[in-house]
Amino acid sequence: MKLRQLQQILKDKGVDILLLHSLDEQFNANMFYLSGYDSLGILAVYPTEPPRLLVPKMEFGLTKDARVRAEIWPKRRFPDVIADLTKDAKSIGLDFRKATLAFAEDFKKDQLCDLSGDLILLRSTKTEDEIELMQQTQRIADDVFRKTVSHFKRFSSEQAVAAFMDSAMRDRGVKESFSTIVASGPNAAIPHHKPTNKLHKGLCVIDFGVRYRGYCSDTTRTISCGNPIKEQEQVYHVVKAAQESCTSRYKPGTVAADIDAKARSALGMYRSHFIHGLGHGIGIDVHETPGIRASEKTVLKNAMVISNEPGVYIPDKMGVRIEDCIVVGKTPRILSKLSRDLVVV
Ligand SMILES: [Mn+2]
Repeated sequence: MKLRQLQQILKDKGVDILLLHSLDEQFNANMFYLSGYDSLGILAVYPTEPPRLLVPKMEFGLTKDARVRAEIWPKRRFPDVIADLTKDAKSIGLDFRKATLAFAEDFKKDQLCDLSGDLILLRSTKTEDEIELMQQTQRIADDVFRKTVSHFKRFSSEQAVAAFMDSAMRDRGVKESFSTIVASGPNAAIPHHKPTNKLHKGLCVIDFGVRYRGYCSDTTRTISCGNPIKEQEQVYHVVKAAQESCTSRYKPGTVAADIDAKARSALGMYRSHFIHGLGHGIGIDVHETPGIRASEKTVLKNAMVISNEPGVYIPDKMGVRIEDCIVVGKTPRILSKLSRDLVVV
């Protein structure tokens, strides 16, 4: 997507070839980002020449949507393909977060240049096309949530809610981007709770995402099963106010840590119950850079897409989290159209 910028980085760093590969079932987000291809293969990126996508014969049919012209790799053994590609290269770029030690072993140490940080940074700001895709992804997610709420009366366990959501996603041709979280009553005090065969009265945190055409959504709503008691209502409104007050801070030039601090102070007496960072970048991966947390000095840039998800977790009692993803800009834009008013089912 930002091939020219990446090629400039290769030139600046004197890298002759960047190798990205997917040789097992593991999805390589950077390879997909640069080529639109997400199956077995190797993507070679050069400073001036067009990139090459080499795939085994059996995968060639999957390359029809790739943005890089694909070739069937000429040698039978993978190490021979790599040796061929790199035979004239003095400096070889790798993604150290993905390249295994066994893979790097084939090269001399002083030949290698880690470009993982550059790739992460490239992906942190989105192109218009990416933002449009993420908007479409969110539309599907919003739909799934609305349908789930309208069917809520018939669920008798957290697992049933999650299963319904997952199947609603499949009906729309998408999959979950992470395991759907449904946490009711005291379970909601655990941010990454795994759905159980119970559904408790009280507040219920639903945190879910879909992946559509490679891009993820991530949304959380807290609903009330039965009329909320006073404390539940109070905590809900404190979290909602904190979340909404942060939206306007997702502007270029803002330091990530400052937004996190503002969210904490907006939670007032509940701030000690906010036990995670305020947000994270999102795109092809659910969690991308930058994080919005106390230690993060990153300055936000235009067209980053970042979550805003304060929460209050009172152990053994209750929890509330409200999360939206925001496109950073002069006027920050929330991708979800779901209401943040407390829904009682
Ligand atoms: Mn999130």
